[in-house]
Amino acid sequence: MGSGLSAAGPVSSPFSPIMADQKERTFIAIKPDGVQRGLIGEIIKRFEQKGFKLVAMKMVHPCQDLLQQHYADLKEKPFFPSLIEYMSSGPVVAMVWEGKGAVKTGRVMLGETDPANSKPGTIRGDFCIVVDRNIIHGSDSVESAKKEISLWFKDDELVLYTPCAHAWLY
Ligand code: DAT
Ligand code: MG
Repeated sequence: MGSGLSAAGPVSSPFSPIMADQKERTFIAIKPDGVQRGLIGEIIKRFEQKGFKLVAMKMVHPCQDLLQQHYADLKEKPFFPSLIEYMSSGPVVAMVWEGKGAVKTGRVMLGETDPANSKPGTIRGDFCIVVDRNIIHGSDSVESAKKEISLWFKDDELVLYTPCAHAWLY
């Protein structure tokens, strides 16, 4: 009790602190320019390679109403109208990735908001140049991830990973 461990290894109860830690989720969206430039596979590859689990994914052409809610905290910014126009200019790939530290590590993988400040090796550092075409969105906190996931996805669009009786062998 309490340690989250048993003689057989980690306790697999969904309420175990160890499990809860590994279930952190972040909302990642490949923006219209990322989609148009053919970067979907590259971006998904990075999150998969890192070890995060893909919990939900869909391609969607977002309406302005959805985007205004998504970026509500930026509505006073001078660039808000052009941000909404850009984000609604074509389909985006909306995803939920899960794993320990998914929000913070996801942001590190993205790089800085302005690609000019993003290090090589990050997604924005490797694939874009200007802040208003920075190809990818990632939640900035666990709390905003929860809001964004519920804005973009219905509960039944999120996959529940249950222990699998048969491991896949290749
Ligand atoms: P982030 O996407 O890194 O979380 P943010 O939430 O501050 O950054 O801004 C949302 C998006 O708005 C950002 O990805 C690109 C755009 N943006 C931010 N600052 C901008 C600026 N100074 N000029 C134009 N677009 C900007
Ligand atoms: Mg943000």
